[in-house]
Amino acid sequence: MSITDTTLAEAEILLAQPRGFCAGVDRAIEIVERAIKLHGSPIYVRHEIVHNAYVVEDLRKKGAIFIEQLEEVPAGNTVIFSAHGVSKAVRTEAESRGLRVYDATCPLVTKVHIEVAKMRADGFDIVMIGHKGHPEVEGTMGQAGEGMHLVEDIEDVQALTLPDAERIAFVTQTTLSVDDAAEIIAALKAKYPAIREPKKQDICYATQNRQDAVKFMAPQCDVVIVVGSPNSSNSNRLREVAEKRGIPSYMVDSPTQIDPAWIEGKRRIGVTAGASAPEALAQAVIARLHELGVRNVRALEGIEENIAFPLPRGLGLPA
Ligand code: 0CN
Ligand code: SF4
Repeated sequence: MSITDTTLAEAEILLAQPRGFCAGVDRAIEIVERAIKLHGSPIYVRHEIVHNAYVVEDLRKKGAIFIEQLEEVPAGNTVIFSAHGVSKAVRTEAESRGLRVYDATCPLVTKVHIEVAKMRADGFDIVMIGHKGHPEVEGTMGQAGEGMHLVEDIEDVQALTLPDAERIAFVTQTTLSVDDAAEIIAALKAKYPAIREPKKQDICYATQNRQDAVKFMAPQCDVVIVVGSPNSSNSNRLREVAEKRGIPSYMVDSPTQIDPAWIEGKRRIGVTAGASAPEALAQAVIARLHELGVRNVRALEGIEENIAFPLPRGLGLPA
């Protein structure tokens, strides 16, 4: 046995709590599975139902077809909107084409859509804090025809010009870095003291809890592995949280992506998973770390989540 093997045998895996699926992701996947059972395949899904390659591939095998544009859905078919939500224009297009729609938009994203609609009706211009090009941002920005302004960072806040500083409000993407968002919000408030803020922050409970769990775990680790797909905003933020604390951290879509060099000589290996990453993948990562010689696993203390969202009308009966 080499010196490295001895070290790895003494090393341990720390598991973040909570990690993995949130209530919105659970619900979105359930909607696709139930729609396939009810109507048969294929069922069209606009955009990846959640940003996870494993989930998408699994549903593809079960009969889902993933598309980006509604025009790819043949007439008379069923389409499901992804957990990230859609603009009003997409909703109208689906209606005007007579498609059967199931909406898997997370209720916590819908909550932001409703805020936007109300504040626009009250004549407020709205600043959205979010990542350009992300489907949730496109959906939320698309809740109003005009009066929406996207900012990604403090420089964007500085460059903002708004018609009436007394009638503005802000909303955010649900999966931002809590700390980065706080800095951007502070800059907005400094520039526009009268800006109206959401009653309860738009960053969702799952994003907040998973970031808090990494903040607790990372200082106890020599390296952190986040299970998540590259296009998953919330998963990327988890990796950054660990990295910002000076801990080398990597995001993997599958255990095969783990480079044994990452854990060489490390005593404590933190593992977490984004809100769209299945527990099966986290377990596969643990199994791979075992194969590489790490013997011990310790689940950390953390918040227990007991949130579940109801299914849309028509899909709520027992499958
Ligand atoms: O990874 P996700 O599908 O989405 P983002 O983190 O990229 O927004 O996780 C589910 C979150 C939602 C909505
Ligand atoms: Fe909903 Fe948050 Fe999960 Fe997104 S990460 S689906 S907003 S609970």
